[in-house]
Amino acid sequence: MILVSSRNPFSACGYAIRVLTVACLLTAGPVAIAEESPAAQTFRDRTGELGLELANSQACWVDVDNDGWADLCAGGVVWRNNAGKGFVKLAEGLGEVVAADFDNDSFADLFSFSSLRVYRNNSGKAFEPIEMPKLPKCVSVGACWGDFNGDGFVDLYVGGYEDWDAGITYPDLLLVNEKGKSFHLAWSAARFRARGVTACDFDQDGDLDVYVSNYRLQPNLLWLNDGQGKFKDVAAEYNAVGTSPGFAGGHSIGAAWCDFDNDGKFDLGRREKSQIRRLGPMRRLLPGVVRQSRRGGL
Ligand SMILES: [Ca+2]
Ligand SMILES: [Ca+2]
Ligand SMILES: [Ca+2]
Ligand SMILES: [Ca+2]
Repeated sequence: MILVSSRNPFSACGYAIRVLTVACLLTAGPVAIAEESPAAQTFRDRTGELGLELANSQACWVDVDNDGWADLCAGGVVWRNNAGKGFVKLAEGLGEVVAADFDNDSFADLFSFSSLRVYRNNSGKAFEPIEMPKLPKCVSVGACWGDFNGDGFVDLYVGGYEDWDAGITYPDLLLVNEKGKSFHLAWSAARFRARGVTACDFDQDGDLDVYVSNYRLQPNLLWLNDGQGKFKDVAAEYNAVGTSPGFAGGHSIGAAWCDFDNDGKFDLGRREKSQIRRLGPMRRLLPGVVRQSRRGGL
């Protein structure tokens, strides 16, 4: 799960790095960092010791009460960080979420892609669902925030997944923020089965673009934003489809943007789930690869 809520692409990445740093400090306990060898770094599991009860679920870090300590959203529970000494439950039953301040009141709100609901953060004390527009039926396992139309309010791109047994592909959704008061469905399309969604202004033209990692040997999408929140898929043009010879697409389960080589250009790391498939000759999908950007290309 990737949080991108800033119009400044570098601040979005910087925020992620800061959150990751805090996350390591919170969860790792004493970390032996050997100056001579990064391989000597160690981590200790302090989950129970810190009061956390975690299951296998998607999660995100965000400071929901603006006290300077990153809190944890995991398994439908918001865990408030008690100054790095432990965690207490602040809210539960929210589903799997991504966080951003949709009404610009300085408190990060939550979008649950498992329930397709936005929860308004009530001054860091509670979360209240807002009224959502009528949406097509959608099962989602990933979404991201981003101000896609540049009006100063973060919007939502929701990846649509599948019902495998019923053969259903659920639609991707674009929900546009109506000045922090509500959302409207601006676009939807059921083409592929999304597992991960992440936004970044990879071409550095001032608007956030979106990368959708699709499963089931389907091509990934790289949505180029025209600045007004209208997208064009340029994955093939930018060599970002994510596939292997003989297939239309890959088995992608997620991706992340970061400047891996410190050249000032965003790069894209994508994860593929490798497995053997009976599609003609037995083929093994390639493992995850990293493609490096040059002047906005991938
Ligand atoms: Ca906090
Ligand atoms: Ca807010
Ligand atoms: Ca917007
Ligand atoms: Ca852009």
